[in-house]
Amino acid sequence: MDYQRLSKEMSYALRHAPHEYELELDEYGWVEIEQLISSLQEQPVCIHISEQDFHTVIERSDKKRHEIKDGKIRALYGHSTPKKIVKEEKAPPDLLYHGTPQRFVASILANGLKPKSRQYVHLSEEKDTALQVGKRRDASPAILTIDAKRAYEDGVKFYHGNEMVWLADEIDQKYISVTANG
Ligand code: HQG
Repeated sequence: MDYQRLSKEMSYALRHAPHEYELELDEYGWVEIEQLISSLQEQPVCIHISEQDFHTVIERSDKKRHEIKDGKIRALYGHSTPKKIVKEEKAPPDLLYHGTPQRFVASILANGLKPKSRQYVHLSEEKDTALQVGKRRDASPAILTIDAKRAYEDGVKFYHGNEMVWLADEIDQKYISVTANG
């Protein structure tokens, strides 16, 4: 079994295109595991999958992208479906980080961080994670530091993605500074 490939299929179905798989996410992003299995089984890579394969994907992954509970499975972050998934509000750490290509920095400092094609802005608890996120699109990305404490005190909402990923609706530029990338 190609678990990396299966992980990508799971993320595509659960974050971006549930309708393509005839899946309906509930308001928190959950679907029945059985439903996901039967829709994914139409893909060649997934013909023989079982629930155990989802557990294996989660255990082997470098990032906690998916969660299984009570016979259901969901993506923890990254959604781009039209109906916004409800996330748990939580007090953030004092500082959060966001890695982005250098070419986006001027626009972000002028307009703030926007969710773009996703439902939420994605922020990292650790600078090194932000660096890895930025490196997806720029070999030497910018690292932005978010004054999450001040934003939170001002009423900006933050939400829990997983242990490393925080979410926000958007972040005004006044809370953002450029950090030397490490
Ligand atoms: C940028 C991956 C110009 C933003 C990662 C980012 C993450 C702006 C891009 C997760 C902007 C959106 C999400 C503005 C934001 N002007 N550019 N005003 N506001 N941007 O992929 O955070 O491996 O939607 O800086 O690790 O890069 O898939 O967000 O560069 O955790 O599990 O617009 O996806 O996780 O890009 O990545 P994305 P992201 P997985």
